[in-house]
Parts: sequence; C-alpha cells; structure tokens
Amino acid sequence: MSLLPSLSLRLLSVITASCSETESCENPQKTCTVVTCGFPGTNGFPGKDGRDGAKGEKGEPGQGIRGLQGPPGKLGPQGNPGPSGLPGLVGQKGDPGICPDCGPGLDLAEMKALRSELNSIKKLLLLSLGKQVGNKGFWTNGEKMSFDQVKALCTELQGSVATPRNAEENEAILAVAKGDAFLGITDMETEGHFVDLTGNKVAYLNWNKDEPNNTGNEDCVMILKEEGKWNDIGCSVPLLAVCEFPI
Ligand code: FUC
Ligand code: CA
Repeated sequence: MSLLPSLSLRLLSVITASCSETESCENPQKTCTVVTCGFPGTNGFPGKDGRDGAKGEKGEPGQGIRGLQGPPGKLGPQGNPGPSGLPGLVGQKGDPGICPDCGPGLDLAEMKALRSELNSIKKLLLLSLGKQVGNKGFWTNGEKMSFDQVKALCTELQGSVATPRNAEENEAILAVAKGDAFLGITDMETEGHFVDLTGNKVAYLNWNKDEPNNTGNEDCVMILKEEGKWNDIGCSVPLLAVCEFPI
C-alpha cells in the first residue's frame, strides 16, 4: 500500500476534527493549534517602497564622447589701462616753416637774414650819428621841439626818449646832443615824484644844485649842456630831441 493516500487521509481527518472542535470549543488556544497545522497561505502583495537611502559617493567620470563646445560667454567688464609704452623714434626733420607775418615769398631764414642786415645798418647809423653804450644807442636829429614832439619822433622811429640809467649813459647823451635836451623823465603824475616813461621811479639822478625847484609848473626834465646836470623844466619849452634804441 502506498504512503501518500494514507497521509492524505490522516490530514483530512485532522482538518475534519479541528473544524468540529472549533465550532464547539470556546478556547481560542485550541483554535490556533488547528490553524498551525493548515496549508501555507499564498504570498501576499509586495509591501510599499521604503524611504530613500543616504546619498551615494560621486561616481567616476563617464567615458562617453565629449560634447560640443558651447557658445562664447558675455563680454566681461573693461580692464584698467595698461602702463605707458616706450617713447617712439625721433621723426624726420620737417620742412622750413613759413612765417605768417613775414610777407609773401619770405621764409623764416630769409626774415632772419633781413633782420640781421637791418640791425647792422642801425648800428652803423648810430655809430656815425650817435653813440652806443652797452646795448643801447643814442641819436639826435639836431632839432628843437616840445617834449610831446620828442616823444612822438622817437616812437615813430621805434625808439624812446633818451633816459640815462647811469653816468656813462648821461655823458653819451650830452655828447650826442651838444646842447640842452629833454630826457625821458617826468613828474606829471605826482609832483616831485620823477618816473620814466613806463611809470617806474628812476634810480639814477643827476640834479643840478637847487633842482628840482618846480619854478612855475615844471614837470619835464632837461640835461644841461655845460656839465650834463639836470633841471626840471616846462614840457612845452623847445629843446633838442634825443632818442634811444636797443641794439
Ligand atoms: C632856474 C630853473 C628853472 C628855469 C629858470 C630859468 O630857476 O630852475 O627851471 O630854468 O632857472
Ligand atoms: Ca627848475
């Protein structure tokens, strides 16, 4: 006789017995004993997903093909100016300049030559007709006139009324004039305050005895032909004209 039908029969009898006992018995422990002996149940449904685990470590770089280069980024802010560069090479010599006041057809070199020639003629004229002291020349036309006329004459000749700054110049003026002559000194502005024609107080003085005495109204100054001493005199009295020029 085979073992399998006998086991099936015994199992069936147990189930039958337990069922009748479950219905009549009020002891729950007896009921449990019966369930333990039953067939295993079928697998239940899978449980819900668990919570996320801790973050893993960074993986190794991938080994795929490198992607294409992206477009250039936005222009950055302007940088600070750099240091100055080295000086450039010296340029070539330029053409001779043209002087706007030189007149048509005269460049700077020709103008300089003309000025030099003019100075030579002026010097020659002063040496033959006048006297030179340092870089100053004295000259007279030998005519007598008022102080204002002397001033106008000297200005027209691009000079000024003779004004001695020392004894040597005073003697040169006397030698040129050979007579009473006006000097470029007045006290027209303030009585007794003698200034040159630019308004500066004169440092060198050579007054005659008891001068200046302002007899009447004497605002001009003359050099006396005898010793070259000075006298204050009226400006309208006609006296020799002596001019001075820079050389
Ligand atoms: C003296 C001078 C005057 C004037 C008169 C004739 O009195 O001081 O300036 O020349 O002489
Ligand atoms: Ca006088």
